[in-house]
Amino acid sequence: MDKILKDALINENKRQNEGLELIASENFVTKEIRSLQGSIVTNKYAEGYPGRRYYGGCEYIDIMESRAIELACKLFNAKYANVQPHSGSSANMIVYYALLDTGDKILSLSLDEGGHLTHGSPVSFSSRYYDIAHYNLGEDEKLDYEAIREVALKERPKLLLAGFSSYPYKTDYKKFREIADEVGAYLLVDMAHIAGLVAGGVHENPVDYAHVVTSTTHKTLRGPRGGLILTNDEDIANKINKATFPALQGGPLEHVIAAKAQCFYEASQSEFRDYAKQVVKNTKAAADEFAKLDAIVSGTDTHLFLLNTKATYGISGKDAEDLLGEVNITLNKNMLPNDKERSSVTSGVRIGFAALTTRGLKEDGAKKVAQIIHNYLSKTVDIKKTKEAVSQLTNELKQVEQL
Ligand code: DSN
Repeated sequence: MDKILKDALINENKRQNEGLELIASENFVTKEIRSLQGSIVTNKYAEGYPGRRYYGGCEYIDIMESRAIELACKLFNAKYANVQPHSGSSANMIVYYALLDTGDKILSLSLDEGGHLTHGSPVSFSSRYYDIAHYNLGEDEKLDYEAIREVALKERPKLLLAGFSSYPYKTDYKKFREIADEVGAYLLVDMAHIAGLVAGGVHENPVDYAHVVTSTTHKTLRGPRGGLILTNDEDIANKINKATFPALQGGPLEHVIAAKAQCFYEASQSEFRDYAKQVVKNTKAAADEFAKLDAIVSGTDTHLFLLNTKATYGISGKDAEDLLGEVNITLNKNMLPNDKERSSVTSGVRIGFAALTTRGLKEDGAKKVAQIIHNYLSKTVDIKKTKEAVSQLTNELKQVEQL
């Protein structure tokens, strides 16, 4: 192996083991997932779908992709799954392409308030090709369904979008579907962040309500990096398959699809349900601990919460991210609802507990994480002692290569 790459790989493994990983969209996969994703399956071209490929020699690839589809459908109680999207962004693009014409209206939550780039951000393809309208969070920073209904009645979108990147509370999909039906819109739920909580039975399944559900497989779901689209509607499923290939993608990443199948298999085991429950318990324990320490934090019933670093410690989210990076705590700056700062600065950070839960963290450890961050950012404990505390905690966790 190229020496530069080898050294970087060794150092990245060390970084993952020696740090507290709090990025809400990250996780640690099993060695089975890693070995499928890093396998010889990457050698194969397989444009098309199982049983109807544009290349020969796809008999084993078909078994893997069919298994991924079967397991995804079973896990999320869906009739149809497309496991080929290369990412969550691609999955959303595919759904728009399948169901909308350019210029059609999408109604979503803005990125600033917890949405996603592909939900209509000015810097995303989505705002160039579609007419974007946004609903807002209520004063309590939660979804206000009556206000969403009013905006939907005014804007008459063709597609209503629920599903968020930094919204810390549960979503009422039934209410979203009622609004979509009232205005004659498709309901798309992007469950990328909470897919593992849905699979683990701690959050409601949006597939029961939405026309289409998109997801990534690598966040709380703890699979390889990639996308997924689910639906119960045969006509929509056909449109999505055509939009995926040949419209928007070429050869599927079958090595990743094989690893997705293993991810769906793992997520259907009882240990995964325990993990999903523990993720929510850990996140709540840490958020409650911050509140006890008088920090300004959101509540949570997911895998993440928002910490207002500006109001609590007088520093931007960017400065908090940089400072915590110095003591091996990794998280990301994040806009808060009604944030006055730019997205490259922000007034706060997003904190998630899926990855550390995978490493075996329990509520006591989650509280300790909150104390370490609070003490460091409020300058009551210095850098040396903070690093020692982080090191002590990470030594007690499972090592990343052994997961
Ligand atoms: N970038 C992802 C996140 O961190 O939430 C969403 O795609």
